[in-house]
Amino acid sequence: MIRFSTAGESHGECLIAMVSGMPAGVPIDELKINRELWRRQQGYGRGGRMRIERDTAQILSGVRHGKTIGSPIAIRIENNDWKNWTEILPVAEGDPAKHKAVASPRPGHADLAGALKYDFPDARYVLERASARESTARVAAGSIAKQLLEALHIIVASHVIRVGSAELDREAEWHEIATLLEQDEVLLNCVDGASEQKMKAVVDHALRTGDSVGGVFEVVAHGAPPGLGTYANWDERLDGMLAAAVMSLQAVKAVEIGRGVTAASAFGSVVHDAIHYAPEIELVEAHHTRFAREQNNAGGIEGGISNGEDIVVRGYLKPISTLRRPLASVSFATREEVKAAYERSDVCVVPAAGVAAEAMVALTLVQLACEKFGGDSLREMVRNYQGYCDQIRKF
Ligand code: EPS
Repeated sequence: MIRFSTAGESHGECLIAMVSGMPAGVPIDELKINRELWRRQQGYGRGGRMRIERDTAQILSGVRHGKTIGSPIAIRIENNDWKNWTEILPVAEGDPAKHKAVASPRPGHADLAGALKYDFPDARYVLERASARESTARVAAGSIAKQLLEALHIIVASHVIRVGSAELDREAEWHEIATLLEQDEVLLNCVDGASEQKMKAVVDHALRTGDSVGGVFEVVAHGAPPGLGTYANWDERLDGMLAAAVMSLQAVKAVEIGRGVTAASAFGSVVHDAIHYAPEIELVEAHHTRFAREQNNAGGIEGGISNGEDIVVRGYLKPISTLRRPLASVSFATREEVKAAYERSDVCVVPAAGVAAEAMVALTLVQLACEKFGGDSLREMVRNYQGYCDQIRKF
């Protein structure tokens, strides 16, 4: 059983990712983890913190001689900013005069609810853990998952389809989305240059006006076989699991599978993806069958089970809640009305959130792939996977 968790404060010593349950024998390349970490740090609209950090993974356990060994994998990512926070956020009590309170809660952030819940006098500790910096550790864990999926020829990528009111106004092809994984300069991770410029203009407006802006990313998992997840139990449905995984990311406020949102206002005859049988079709990829579709409004999932088409998950991000032009709030200390606290912040993080969502999708697919194809080693798992692919081809 795959389990993963993270630890670490935004301005603490480091972040930690723990992944257990991975089969032995999966080739793991630290450079691939670092590439994913780099991708998460990119995007137009990022704040000053990203100039301080150059996220680098250090694997501490569970990988030896370049492969997983079936033991828990621990990964450490240092916070470069820690050197500026050693006296502000020490593990020991330290000097209270040097601590730095988050004196008034930011509307939209976890500050007030967190302070009430944990009985904190201000929101410092809330900010430290609720911060999207935590998604760094998820991306490191997700890269381990992606490296297992590679062995099954499943690739997970993302692109941005909306920033504020600026939208990608055409369908994106899989090969265009996959190409974005290779880019060395990321603006807004959009497949279309003209749409990307419109998105950039929206970020510029938010920058100029001390505001922030959200948007929509789309994650596509290509190459997944039919049969991951099940309708048999509510908590084993792939769509439900993906929705929970992606919704758990900071600032994500809605999740859509395929064309779930527009489907609600259309007729069934146009929404559902007609099925054809093509005996003459060449089966290019291992998981292909001769059942074919011309469209994929279902986003690759029917009845909570993957159906062999691309799995498509969209995440809707609210605007970042730290505003340079803050909203009204209340002082924790005096209860007087003041402006919400402002600490250096990002203005737009939709591309970064897409990369973090790739990690969550990859971890979910790995969990279900390990359940379905089992095995303590990659060799055993791939053998089971190939046997299953042969079976569905002959169906
Ligand atoms: C965040 C505030 C900013 C962001 C941070 C999320 O950090 P800082 O307060 O250090 O400037 O940069 O995101 C990251 C550090 C990251 O790696 O994504 C917040 O309060 O949520």
